[in-house]
Amino acid sequence: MVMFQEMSPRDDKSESIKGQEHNKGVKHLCEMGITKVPKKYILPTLERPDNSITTELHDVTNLQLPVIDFAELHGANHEQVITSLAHACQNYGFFQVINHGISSNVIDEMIDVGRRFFELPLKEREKYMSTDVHSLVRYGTSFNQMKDGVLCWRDFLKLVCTTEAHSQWPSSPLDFREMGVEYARETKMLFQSLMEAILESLGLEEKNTHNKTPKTHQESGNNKHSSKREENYDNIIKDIGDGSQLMVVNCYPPCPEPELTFGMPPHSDYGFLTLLLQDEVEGLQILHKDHWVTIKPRPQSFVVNIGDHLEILSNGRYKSVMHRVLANSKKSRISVASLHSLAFTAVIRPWPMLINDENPKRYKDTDFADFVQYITTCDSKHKNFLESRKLTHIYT
Ligand SMILES: O=C(O)CCC(=O)C(=O)O
Repeated sequence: MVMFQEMSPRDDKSESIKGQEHNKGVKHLCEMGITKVPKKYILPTLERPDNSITTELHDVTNLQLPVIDFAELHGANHEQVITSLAHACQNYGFFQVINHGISSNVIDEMIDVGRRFFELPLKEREKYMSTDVHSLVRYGTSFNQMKDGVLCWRDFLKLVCTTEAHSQWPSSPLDFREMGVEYARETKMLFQSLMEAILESLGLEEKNTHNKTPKTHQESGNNKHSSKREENYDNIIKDIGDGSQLMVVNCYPPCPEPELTFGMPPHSDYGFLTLLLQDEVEGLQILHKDHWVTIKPRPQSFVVNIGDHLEILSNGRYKSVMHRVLANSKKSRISVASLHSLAFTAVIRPWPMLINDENPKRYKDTDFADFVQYITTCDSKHKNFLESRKLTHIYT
């Protein structure tokens, strides 16, 4: 049964907010001067941040994410860093990267220009408003505003990162494109280096370069394409370089009643890796050992998480972990997520070398079309595309 909190009359502007106003985003609602969360954002009691999953208090609030020192990856401690990376991907699905080589200027300016975009008047921001998931630029609100039963307290600007898309990125603030393009270029290079290290940590590099004949493996599930191209290490490195990148600038304005809603509900990420930059305001939580744990912002570092595609590629060895964002009543928060995968037309499937009798194929082959189909038809509470790709007979 869905339970809504009994409320005293919500006696301010929030009562008179109409659908069109929600669609303009939460920044706009704040600018209208609301002092209570409109009904459309109020979660059923059991799904609110304080009530979900964690019932006992447990000392996980101080959890430190594994830290990967990127400079060390290319130094004498290479082997050790690869081992730490494997441990992080297997046990946390998340890690932090420091000494990554992206300058503090590029980082600070990306956060700054993202913030300035959301400070523009609505008439400027709404030029980019679209509900078409194929748009090269898309300003929107909530998680999936057309489908979400309950909206969440986030506005976003999604940017497809290709040369042809750049000319459609916002021309205001004046430095937005220049900063965004530079940031996208540098995060793409960091992603590629991290993926090389991750493939090495899975033991794929040498084996596949020299042994192009895969071991026998169980073919099961929805094997819609039979190309052997991705079985070759050199090819996957090239495909990763030619892959897709989507940048999402998130804005979480102060929320008058943060205990009633989320900045972003629990979800896992599409793609191989997400490189997340957060400003100094807390909000991100990850699900670790059945508890929601806050990831404290660490200046000049990236929070990196495994996405659904890497869990599939690794045939379940590495974990795409659920995460969420809490709203807060005091400070506006900005984050920039850079999501990377293969090309939108590519098929993602478990790497054949990681399939054997002890670890049979665990996921169906999948592609971007499956994902679009999922997000446009599904109002899943936990936004978990990966669940829909599991070959369930493995677990029965
Ligand atoms: O804003 C954050 O900290 C997380 C954003 C996120 O989870 C996403 O963009 O998928």
